[in-house]
Amino acid sequence: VTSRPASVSVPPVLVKPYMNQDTNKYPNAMVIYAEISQGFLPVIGANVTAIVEDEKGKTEELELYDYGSGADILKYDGIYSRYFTSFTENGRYNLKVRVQGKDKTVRLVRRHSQALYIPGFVENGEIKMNSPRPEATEDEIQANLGSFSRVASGGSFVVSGVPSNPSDVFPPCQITDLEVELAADDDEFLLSWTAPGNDYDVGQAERYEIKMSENPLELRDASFDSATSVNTTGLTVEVAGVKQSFQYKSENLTKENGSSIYFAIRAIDGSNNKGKPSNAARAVVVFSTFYMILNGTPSVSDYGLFHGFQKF
Ligand SMILES: [Ca+2]
Ligand SMILES: [Ca+2]
Repeated sequence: VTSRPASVSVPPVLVKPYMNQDTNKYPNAMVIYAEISQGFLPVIGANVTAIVEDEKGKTEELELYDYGSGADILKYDGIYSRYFTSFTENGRYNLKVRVQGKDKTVRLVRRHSQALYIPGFVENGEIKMNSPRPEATEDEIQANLGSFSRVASGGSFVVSGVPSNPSDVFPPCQITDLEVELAADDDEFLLSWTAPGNDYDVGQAERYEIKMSENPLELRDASFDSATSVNTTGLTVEVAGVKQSFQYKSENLTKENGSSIYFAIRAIDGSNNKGKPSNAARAVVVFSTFYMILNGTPSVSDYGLFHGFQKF
């Protein structure tokens, strides 16, 4: 372990590897995480590699990412994640995580304060103002950590049910960040998302299926096949983690003022393993001369509403 703190008062970079479960039955995937922090603040931009060793000493290396796609739930929270499916043997696998920081690439970001700022209060009928909300400067929220490298042990997990000649049973992961924008001339939709992989968020899928409907429930797993297909001619598949987009021109779109059109996408790998349909992304069509972007905040309960585009 080598480390070069800026001064003796700077707390060390901590690496905490962990997994989603201790025992796994094939063909379920494992998820590997590593939380990288310094003084309770997340470290972003580090190179993080999981090293998984089976009982025979064979090792598999896997980069972990903090991009908020695939197995990684939140972007830039200092928790780096990836699916792991490279099971070679039954038995125990040991996990280690190697973290490397380089000058200018590793930053420390202050966590968003949960404290509520109160601008003023009333005392004896008079309004008293608090001092203005302190604004964090760029220098305060980012700190260069310099070069460092460390390895942390992350315990072990046990896998059973691995066949002697494993075939590809792992689908591309679900796309969770599909967004749609209505282009300026009304009948073109710009879809964008982060590419999944061949096996969850690792590798490269083979093709996509995109469906559209006025009813988002129709785009769920059970009825996805029977929903209206979007012609994906010309759409190629990027490597896992790459942000990609596709422009779709609707030929016979029945547009009524305020009508919603939903899209969903899924990826399929070269062995015909189908990923789960993505979130449903919504475009709202409202006729007028201008258009306005309505940013919706994604939430679990609000199925699929990510962006609406309104004309008024
Ligand atoms: Ca993360
Ligand atoms: Ca696969």
